[in-house]
Amino acid sequence: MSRGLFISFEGVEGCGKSTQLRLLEEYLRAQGRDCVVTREPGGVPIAEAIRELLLNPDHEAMTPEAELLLYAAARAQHVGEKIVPALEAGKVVLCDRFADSTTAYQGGGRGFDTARLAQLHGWATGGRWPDRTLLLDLDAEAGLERARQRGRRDRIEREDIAFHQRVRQAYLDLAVLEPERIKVVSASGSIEEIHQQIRGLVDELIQP
Ligand code: Z5A
Repeated sequence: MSRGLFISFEGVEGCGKSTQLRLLEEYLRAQGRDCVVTREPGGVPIAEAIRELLLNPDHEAMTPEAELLLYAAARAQHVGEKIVPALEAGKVVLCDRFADSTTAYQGGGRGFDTARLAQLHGWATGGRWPDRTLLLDLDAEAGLERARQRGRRDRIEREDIAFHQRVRQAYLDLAVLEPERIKVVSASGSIEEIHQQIRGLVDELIQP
């Protein structure tokens, strides 16, 4: 069993994951904790190259099966090359999205069967799941609006609103199934309010 702490951030686009991850990193570093900040798809060069393939808006021809397997391939590389070594070295790993994104987007969004996804997760994660997952819950329309204001739209963001609503629901369903690991935080408050809630949920883990 690794000694570090693995925390992931999840939610629909524009929910504020990246903003909150950076604030949590600052909080933990101020306590002298050694943090590794990473993201999916990506985090290591091979997985970042796969990210380019996945998010390129020109790749409209990508089949759902190819998409699913590319996310899994990127994760397998990321887990093996970066996440597990960091955890074994006792570090705190803060990850922007992880395997729950596949369950929400490829499962809820695209309709892949949950049992099939569970098998794939076993391969891609090697059984290493986050100790805590912070699910920033936001209305899909509001999240897309925030993302639109930022100006870029990748291949997944171009899906219709019904897709993004299914993604949100799939996340909420996951949180019901795994209440100890996945904590739902409303993402409609101010950045500071959300940060305070997240601090509380992480303090529970590190100062029990
Ligand atoms: N994907 C998948 O399908 N399957 C998988 O297995 C994985 C991923 C791993 C890339 O993810 C895409 O890949 C993603 C899912 C899919 N789909 N899309 N598109 P990504 O994480 O790189 O992209 P993203 O989800 O679109 O993240 P994002 O756009 O970077 O959003 P965010 O990190 O959640 O939000 P943010 O950058 O922190 O904030 C967005 C804006 O809102 C920004 O201007 C902030 O200043 C603002 N903001 C943040 N918090 C607030 C609050 N509280 N109030 C008001 N405004 C706020």
